Amino acid sequence: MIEMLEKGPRLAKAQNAEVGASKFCPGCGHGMILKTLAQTIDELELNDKAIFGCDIGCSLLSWNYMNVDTVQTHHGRTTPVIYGVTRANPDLVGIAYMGDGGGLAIGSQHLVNAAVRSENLLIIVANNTNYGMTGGQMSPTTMPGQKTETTPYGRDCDVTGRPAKGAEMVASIADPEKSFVARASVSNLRKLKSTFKKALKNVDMGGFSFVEVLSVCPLNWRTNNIQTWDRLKTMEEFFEVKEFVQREGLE
Ligand SMILES: Cc1ncc(C[n+]2csc(CCOP(=O)(O)OP(=O)(O)O)c2C)c(N)n1
Ligand code: SF4
Repeated sequence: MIEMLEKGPRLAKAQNAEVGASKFCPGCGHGMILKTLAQTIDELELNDKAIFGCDIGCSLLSWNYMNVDTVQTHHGRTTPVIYGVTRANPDLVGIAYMGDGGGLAIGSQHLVNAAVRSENLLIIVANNTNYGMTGGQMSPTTMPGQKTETTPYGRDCDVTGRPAKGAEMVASIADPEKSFVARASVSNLRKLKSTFKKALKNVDMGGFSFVEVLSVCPLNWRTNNIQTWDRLKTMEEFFEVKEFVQREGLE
């Protein structure tokens, strides 16, 4: 046991062993998503081809998390920055990582343009139903009735509109012959890994991939462990977890 503690946790090669403990709050979903992504990069042996972009929001705390070339940009611009890189270097496998605010609010036009043009990258949106980094305000995906800093009585859809369903929106505009579009959840990391595998293989084949991951933000939700996982279950009832678009030949 002591030997294990001295050795520290087993990290994927695609994780940066130099940085010590991650900067995410205890129990945050970002760490689970990124660790799974790093394991997938290892398993597909994409370590020398992957380029990782993180956005503003808590996703930016991953700027030194991955042991692959990384760039950080602001407000959903991670998407055009990464497909700019892959347009210039088609052999690279581009990954743009962001929150639901970055992906579906301020960066939504980039998401739409990337999807309709089948840009060659994987976009990952970590959906924790709030603006995490800035203190838990309502985001496009805040659920009906959900209390946030800016909806203290619960989200009223008559006033704010309905929550954005990113995966369904992207699926409706993506080219089925070139795309992979799915929603996964941190409640099942094995399934998340197989989803990331298909998404990254599709990018390596020159296609466009989008994966929305239902995530948790215990800090701003003000939830203990049990409440956090109960809330995630409620999210899974509202946001369907499935593969929406899968190009032929992708396994
Ligand atoms: C134009 C502008 N609006 C708002 C902000 C503040 N801001 C920075 S990060 C952020 C929230 C990001 O939330 P999300 O993308 O959902 O990611 P999370 O932190 O939840 O992972 C906001 C509102 C800003 N910096 N500039
Ligand atoms: S505020 Fe929420 S999303 Fe941000 S690191 Fe903490 S738990 Fe994670």
